[in-house]
Amino acid sequence: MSVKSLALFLDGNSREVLQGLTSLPKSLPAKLFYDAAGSALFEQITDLPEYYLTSTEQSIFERYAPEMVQAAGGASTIVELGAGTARKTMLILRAALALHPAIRFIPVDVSGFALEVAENRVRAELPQVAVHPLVMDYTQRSSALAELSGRKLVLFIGSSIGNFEPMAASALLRRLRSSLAPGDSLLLGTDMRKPVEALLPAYDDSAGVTAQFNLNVLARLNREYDADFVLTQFDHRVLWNERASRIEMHLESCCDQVVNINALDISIPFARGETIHTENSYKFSPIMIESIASNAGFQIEQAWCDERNWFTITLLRA
Ligand code: AVJ
Repeated sequence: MSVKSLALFLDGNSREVLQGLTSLPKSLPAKLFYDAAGSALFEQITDLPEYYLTSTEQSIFERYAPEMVQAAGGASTIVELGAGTARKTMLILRAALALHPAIRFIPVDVSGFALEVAENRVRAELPQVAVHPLVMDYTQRSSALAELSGRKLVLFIGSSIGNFEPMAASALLRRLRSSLAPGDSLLLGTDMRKPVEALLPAYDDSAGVTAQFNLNVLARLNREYDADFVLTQFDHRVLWNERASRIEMHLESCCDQVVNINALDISIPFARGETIHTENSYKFSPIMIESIASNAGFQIEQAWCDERNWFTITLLRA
């Protein structure tokens, strides 16, 4: 059976793993990073001195969260896509509670482990908020959001949108918009273009945590697909792609080797120097944000930045 026809019978991640590793150049979807181990490593990344994204976005929330929820029309239902452990969200939830006594929070993530941390955090710090975690891959079609009642505010922060190519980003936002009602809004966090001297270390930190995060995707395939990747035979590679305006992460094979993925019944040959493309992280200009938003049928309502203009949070209206 050909790879294509075999892929028809596989569900979810298996199909994407098979297609990615049998393509040239090889690739794996970035969402695979976020199993329990990967989510914990990402949490560590957000604390690294080089990883300016989280602290910069946090500083914008610290300053403007009340203004943001006001501009969002006092929504009572807050949905967060790719919520992870929802650390930055507390500021929005607090600001929302000041306008509305009964807030409902729906963190959505592929990692049930991260959502448990999120749920415990909100229960402990803001017991007034009703938390309903949803383990879901938000890139897949779902009617879950459309079924929620009341004025909604969707958070898509942390520059998670940066993992998607511009067309896919618009398509994702367009689908999201179709599950919102007129007057609902979306807060979109985007990491902005900046000197490459600041970008590269954020994805290649001196402590090697990002390298571990990248390699964890192979460890995950070993665990979940009975694969035999030797992690010491792959190197973490980061590059800035100026034309596409994105940071790319790759894993480079340091020798000729064959890797077996037993659960998928396939063997993958690697030449020395061959790479697996594991992530794109787009860096935005204001024009890129406008084009993605308008292609998705959203209106830009307002935007907030830090002093360096390194990160932007944009309020989009459905
Ligand atoms: C969660 C997608 C925003 O692209 O900066 C961090 C993931 N990858 N370090 C990013 C990530 C490497 C992160 N996003």
